[in-house]
Amino acid sequence: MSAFIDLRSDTVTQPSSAMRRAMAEATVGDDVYGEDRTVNALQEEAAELMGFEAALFVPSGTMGNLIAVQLHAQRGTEAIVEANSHVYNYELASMAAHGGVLPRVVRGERGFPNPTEVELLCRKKSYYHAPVTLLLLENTHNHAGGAVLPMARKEALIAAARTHGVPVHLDGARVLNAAVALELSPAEVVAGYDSVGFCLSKGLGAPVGSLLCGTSGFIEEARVARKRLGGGMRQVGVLAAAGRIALRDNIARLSLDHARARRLAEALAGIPGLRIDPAAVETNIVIADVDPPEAVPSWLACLRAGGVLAGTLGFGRIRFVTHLDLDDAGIDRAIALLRARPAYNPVRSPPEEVS
Ligand code: TLP
Repeated sequence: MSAFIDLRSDTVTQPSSAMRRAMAEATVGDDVYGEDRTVNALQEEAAELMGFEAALFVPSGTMGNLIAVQLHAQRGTEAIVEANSHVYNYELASMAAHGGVLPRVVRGERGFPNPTEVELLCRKKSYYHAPVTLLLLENTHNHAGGAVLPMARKEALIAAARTHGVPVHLDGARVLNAAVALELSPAEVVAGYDSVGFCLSKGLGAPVGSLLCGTSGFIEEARVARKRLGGGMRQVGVLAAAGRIALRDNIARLSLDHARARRLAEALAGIPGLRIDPAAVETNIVIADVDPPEAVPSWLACLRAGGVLAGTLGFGRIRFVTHLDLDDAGIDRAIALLRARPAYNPVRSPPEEVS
């Protein structure tokens, strides 16, 4: 375990002892033959949780999104993505590189596209326009500070696409955070999408893996697409076992992460040189704007010197993510370091690294 209080991401957690025990004791088989009982159980549990017919265990959220693009969208067509979405900014242009799909970028409000704009883009049809064959949404929205997609907006967006026969995929890497924040069941939050991916390796604390959910036919095809991408795994029940513990133990407790994130945001709001609206922090991601933006490395260095790690997400922004390996004392320490930070000296600060 890192000696640092690590607020860079919720991906940094260590598997719990219950997870490690389950991994050691897992019944496994060759999952390419469909014979790993632990994987099969995880997939069934995930499908049931999300209210879908079937689910597929994939190595990463990135692979889940790519498979969804490959199955829903045809080469030489467009997929609507939000300007600050993960799929557009942090997945190495995979939809273009592997799917032959052009991202049609729209700017959202707190990460969520305008349904009227989506409807217009889906409607447009002429021989010189590549048609839109997919709408991709993200909930919670990472770059928008863990923003939760309001249910009415979700319904309007799905309806806008559906009217023109365009399927909708949800990058739900942190959709369980959204469900906890909305106090709704995960199935209610994801009802209506054609497919949904969610991650076990973020707030839920598992070491590896995501689930892609859809109809039985879609998941059958997804299994083939995963194999084509080199993602067919063998005795992967050792990982699925940790995922089952994550689903069993770590959903309801996400509200603790949200409360800690809100407390951190409230403290940041009172610190000169940082700008944040704590009321906008709905889940476990806290993003502060730094003034001046060039001072980000000096804020990060000051935290690091006191044993706290935070990250950046774009120019002039610091990101803190709460998770299950943190406690209140860790948050207090981060707050104390930020409050005590010496005045910014532009001459001595190194250039910013953007991650
Ligand atoms: N997000 C990571 C980084 O890549 C930024 C993080 O630390 O937040 N969708 C969303 C909304 C994500 O935030 C991420 C990872 C993914 C997809 C990709 O998941 P993985 O890392 O499993 O491929």
